[in-house]
Order: sequence, then structure tokens, then C-alpha cells
Amino acid sequence: MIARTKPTNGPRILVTGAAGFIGSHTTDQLLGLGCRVMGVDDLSTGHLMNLRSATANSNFRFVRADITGPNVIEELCAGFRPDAIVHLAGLVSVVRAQEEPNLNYRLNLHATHLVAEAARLHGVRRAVFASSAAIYGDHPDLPLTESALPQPISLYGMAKRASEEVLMGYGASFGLETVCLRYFNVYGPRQDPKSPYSGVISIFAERFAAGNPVTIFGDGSQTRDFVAVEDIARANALAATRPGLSPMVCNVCTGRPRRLLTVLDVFRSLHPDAPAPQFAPARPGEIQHSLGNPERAADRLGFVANTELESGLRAFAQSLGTANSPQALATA
Ligand code: UD2
Repeated sequence: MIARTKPTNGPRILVTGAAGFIGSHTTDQLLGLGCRVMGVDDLSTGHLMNLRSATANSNFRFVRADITGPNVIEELCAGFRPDAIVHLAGLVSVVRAQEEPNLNYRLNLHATHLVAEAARLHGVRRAVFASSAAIYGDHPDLPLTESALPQPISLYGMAKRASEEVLMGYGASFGLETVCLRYFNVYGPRQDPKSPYSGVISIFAERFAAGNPVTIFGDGSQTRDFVAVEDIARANALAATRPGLSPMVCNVCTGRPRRLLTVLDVFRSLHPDAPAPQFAPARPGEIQHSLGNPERAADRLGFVANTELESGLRAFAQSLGTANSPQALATA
């Protein structure tokens, strides 16, 4: 039997998308800090399994609901009276957002407006929002700083950008403490590897674990700013609980460019018997390099992404249960 934790008097945080990849890790972090958390999720892409440890905590409550439904978010705010809302629910597939613009609008923009308006009506002090490096588009000036002019090249990026504006508008008009976090390439346990457009690390992790070959699009020299989900969750928790934050947008990144071939090498060292990778032409329209500047997050949020890619990948692979021992990596 799992021991239940004692109720706390910590801040009350409403997490939308709590059963998802980032939402469930964020919920775990907030509970670890002694917050009282209400998680809401319609379970369309999230899984209750992700909240297994949270549901054993007496400071956690879960509501299954679509936050874009009539009065849903308002009623949750009226009942729970959160100090902050961490708004992570959304349509995460960039490709699906492109194929279903109305769905993208409803889940990635209209939902943000509903969150902001519910916060205003019910005196919620702060809103933390899951924005994305996608708002920068294919910006040439790397590393990307928050002052770069956003140039989204997808409907997903457009909706994230517009959501930031909605929340900043509520900040300027009604004093909502808005923190928009622009996540770079997030990876880690519980990320969905099922679609070809899932994050590359989740695809690699699953294929290596199953003993299947991975495909590298291009020559593998492309670089990304890969951030472990535990770091993302910590940034979310800081953004929700740190006193005295003024409205801001902020990158959540490492500031360290890592090549796809490096990711491949780490997985191969963990799975020495895996089949050789296959190479295929680069995907059309993809960017070669993406890199964020982490200074504002350090200065204003007190956040530094401190998970090294190698140890993050190792922990991820081991969470799937099939990777070799840590020594394999040490000798790689
Ligand atoms: C994702 C998003 C993008 C933006 C960005 C945030 C998609 C389609 N794109 O793009 O909109 O949010 O993250 O920084 O969601 N790759 C392989 N083999 C595979 C899968 C991917 O070689 O099996 C390559 C892929 O061609 C790319 C790199 O790995 O060069 C990273 O791919 P990704 O889809 O994980 O992320 P990214 O940054 O291209």
C-alpha cells in the first residue's frame, strides 16, 4: 500500500494538461515542493498512468474535462481558487495543427483566452504558459534571444505567439502575472514516440529499446537545443511559485547546441547490439540549427537547465528498461 502524504498549506496550482508529457512531470515537481495541485486533462492524448505517483499524494486532485468546454475552466477556478494556473494543455503536434487549423485555434489559442479570462474573473494571480521555440520560425540569428522578432512559420507557432500576446495583454490590462516559457526541444520519459513527427529522441529511444533501426534525416550534423523534461518541469514550477515575477516571455533551453549524431552515439553506446542506423534525405523545410539563449531564464527566473544530454538520455533509456548499464556510456 502506498503511504499518502500529509496535506500542506502550499500554494494552490491548477495545471491544465496535467496527464500529458510535460504536465505530469510538472505536477510531480509542484507536489514535491509542497504545492496543492489540481490537474485537469481530457485524456485525449494524456494518460492517467502518467499521474500514478501524483494520485498517491493527498495534495493532488484530478478532474477529467476539456478546458474549452462551456465554463469548465471558470468553474475549476471558482472551486479550487488557484494562486496560479500552469497552462500546458494544447495540441502538441505541429503537423496536426497544420492539417486542422480550427482545432489548432480552439486548443492552442482560444483555450489560452479562456484561461486568461477565468484568471481575471476569479482573481488568479499568475498564469504560466507553455510557449515554444516554434514562435521564432527559421530565424537566422542564433542563439535566439527573447528580443528576436518572432517569425512563426506554422499555424502551431502562430497560435503560441498569439497566446503569448493574449496573456501579456491580460498582464498589462489587469495585472495578471504572466510567464510565457518558450520551450526548445524537450525530451524524456512519457513523451509519445508514435508519430513520425514525434520528437526525435522519443523516436530513437523507442526504436533502440525495441531493437529496430533508427533513421537519420540528412547527415546528422543538424543541431538542436535539447532540454530534459525534468528541467522543463522545474522551470514551470519556478515560474508558478517564485515571488515577484513581472510579466515576461522567457526561453527554456540549455544554450548548448548538440548534433543529432551525438544523440545517436549515446544511444548506440547504451544499446551496443542495435542495428545500424539508416540515412534518408533531409526532410523538406526543416531547419538545420536551433539554439536558444538561456540568460533571461537564469537572470529573472533563477533557472538553469542542468541535465547534461548524456545523462538525460541515459536516464530516459533506462526508464524504458532495456539500456545497458551506465558503464556502457562511460566507456563510449
Ligand atoms: C520540432 C517541431 C518544430 C518546433 C521545434 C522546437 C515538429 C514537426 N517540429 O522540430 O515545429 O516546435 O521542434 O524547437 O514537431 N529526425 C531524424 N529522424 C527521426 C526524426 C527526426 O533524423 O526519426 C531529425 C529531424 O529531421 C530533425 C531533427 O531530427 O532534423 C530534430 O527533429 P524533431 O522533429 O525532434 O524536432 P525539430 O526541431 O525539427
